[in-house]
Amino acid sequence: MGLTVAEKIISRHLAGGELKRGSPLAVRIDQTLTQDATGTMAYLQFEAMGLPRVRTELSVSYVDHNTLQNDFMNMDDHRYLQTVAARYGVKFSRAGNGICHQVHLERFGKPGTTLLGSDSHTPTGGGIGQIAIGAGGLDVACAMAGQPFHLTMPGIVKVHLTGSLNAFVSAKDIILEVLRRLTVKGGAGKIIEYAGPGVSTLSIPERATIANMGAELGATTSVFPSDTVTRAFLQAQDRAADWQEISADPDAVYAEEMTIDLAALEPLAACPHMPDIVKKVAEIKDLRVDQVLIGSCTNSSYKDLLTVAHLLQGRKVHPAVSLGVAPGSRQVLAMIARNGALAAIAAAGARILESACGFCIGMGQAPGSGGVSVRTNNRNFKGRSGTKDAGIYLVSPETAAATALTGYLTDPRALNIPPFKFAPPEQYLIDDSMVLEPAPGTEIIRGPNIKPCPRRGPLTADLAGEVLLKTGDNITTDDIMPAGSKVLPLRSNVPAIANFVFAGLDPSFAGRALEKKGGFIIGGENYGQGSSREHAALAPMYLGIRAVIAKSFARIHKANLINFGILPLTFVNPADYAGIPQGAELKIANITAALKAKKNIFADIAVSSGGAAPSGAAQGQTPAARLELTYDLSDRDREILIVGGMLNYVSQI
Ligand code: MIC
Ligand code: SF4
Repeated sequence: MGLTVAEKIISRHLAGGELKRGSPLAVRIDQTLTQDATGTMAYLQFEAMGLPRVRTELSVSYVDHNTLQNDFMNMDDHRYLQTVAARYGVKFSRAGNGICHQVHLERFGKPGTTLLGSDSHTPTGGGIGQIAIGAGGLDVACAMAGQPFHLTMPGIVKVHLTGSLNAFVSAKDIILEVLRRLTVKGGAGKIIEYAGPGVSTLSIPERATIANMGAELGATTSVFPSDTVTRAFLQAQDRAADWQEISADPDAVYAEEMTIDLAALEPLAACPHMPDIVKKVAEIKDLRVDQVLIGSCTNSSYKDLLTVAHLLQGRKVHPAVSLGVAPGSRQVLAMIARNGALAAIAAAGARILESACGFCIGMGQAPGSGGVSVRTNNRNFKGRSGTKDAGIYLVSPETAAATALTGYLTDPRALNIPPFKFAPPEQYLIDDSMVLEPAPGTEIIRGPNIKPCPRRGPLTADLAGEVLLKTGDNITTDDIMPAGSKVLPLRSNVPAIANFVFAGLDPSFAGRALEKKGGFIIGGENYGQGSSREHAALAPMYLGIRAVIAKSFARIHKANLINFGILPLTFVNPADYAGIPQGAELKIANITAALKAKKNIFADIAVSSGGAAPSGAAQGQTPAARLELTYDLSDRDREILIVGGMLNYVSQI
């Protein structure tokens, strides 16, 4: 039986388990990447492992998220990251060099290898035929220590691309179409593999856009074959030797298949507040726009910005719109600066922003009250922009530029501008001087905001506590652990950042959790979707959360919960969800014994009269007296949970 691209790469890296959908799998990791917002914890954890240097082929530490320096905190983190990288054999990409995924694709990613990154958009590397997976910082620390990455073998979904894109329709519209069809939870437990004649019509930046935003499907990763287009890209990056051809065997077997005719696609937009609320731009009429932002790891490539420059050339941004443009890397910035595209963008009235995540993670550029912001990034969760009542629309660079000109959400085909045809450059501008090489023996510098990573003790036989919060479906890690310019500087200080857990949904949550000495959270479907930030598990762990009981979990967040000793439990009977009000008391006896014996877990529920609390609680329903709970955990996951998390687990092996 033939193999898919993903199966070929995984089988060459197999360190345990088998390539059978649903089986536990251990995969050898060739490369790692970290970024500053997740990196400080990852390196503190790596340091705690006591190794003299990293054991990967390549590890790179990027600074791209926390680049706003309101006080000493972010800069102290950067200095810690720079010195710890130098000491342990990690390359360090300085602030200003660009967004981790864009730079990694340009300079380091290799077809046929594995990459584990402490950021959910690590799958961008799938654009050049790499198996690139997002994970929590602790998993990346373990990979840097030479350990394989553990996961459940996903099902491989084939997305068969036919035809070619029409003018003004681009890669973003392809991934928005996939999101429209599959939804934000449709990729769970799956790898999305692109195939078919349409693939060869797509340049590497376009493939990278699609693989990047596959994260919003909840997919484990996305991958393209590595073909002659990949070879030309690597050659133009002076990396011809990194190329190898990888394609699926003709008789490869997929778990599911879908076909997209590229020629039938139109400009699309993801509407507030989820990336899967996708509509045709032409159908969204008369939407006045206050802000347009072009950038992020999804759409800030050389190709994207040349397209934007082409549309803006000789025209002016509408006076009601604030347009910001953030090139994805210093390579992109330098190239558009040299060929005049940057001048065209600036002359049109754009604000030129730093080569960094910036607006995408709420580091500046928050829209005004009730504002409408049209952006080229990948997430439009409520409040992530920094303004709770703003509405964010996710679109292609073409649609964003057209919108900036008219002041209304605009289908770029309506402007009668001749289309831009991207010819990939034969030579990209190479200057790696902002990537610092390791220097063993470097002294590590730690600022006062950098606190050790807290640990949890072993699981106790019995658990008891209150349901501190009951949520609905699709709760994001931005809901659990908000980001933005106020909170992100606390990523190295768990006791401080813990005060912001669920701050947007329920500002009293952290105080209540501390006062009650922890408790439980009840969630709906797809709990923890979105980012890889382990702080969404680490900070609740610090607040004493013992278990999250949900209808289903997003992959990375579930792994992070396990890593920090929080039980991810699901309902045997999902209808029981309705019967547990917030404020109920739960008691779970003999939990360790049940986990060891792989048996279901029973929770006794007590609701004090009048004690059932507000939001989301099923008013007037009689709660089940006994709740049967289950879990989808490998043997290793259960061992990790029993000892109280991954840090305890690795120190005992
Ligand atoms: C994001 O896009 O949400 C982030 C910020 O890049 C996160 C990582 C983080 O929270 O630091 C991600 O996607 O994993
Ligand atoms: Fe940065 Fe945004 Fe990409 Fe996350 S999604 S890595 S915040 S640009």
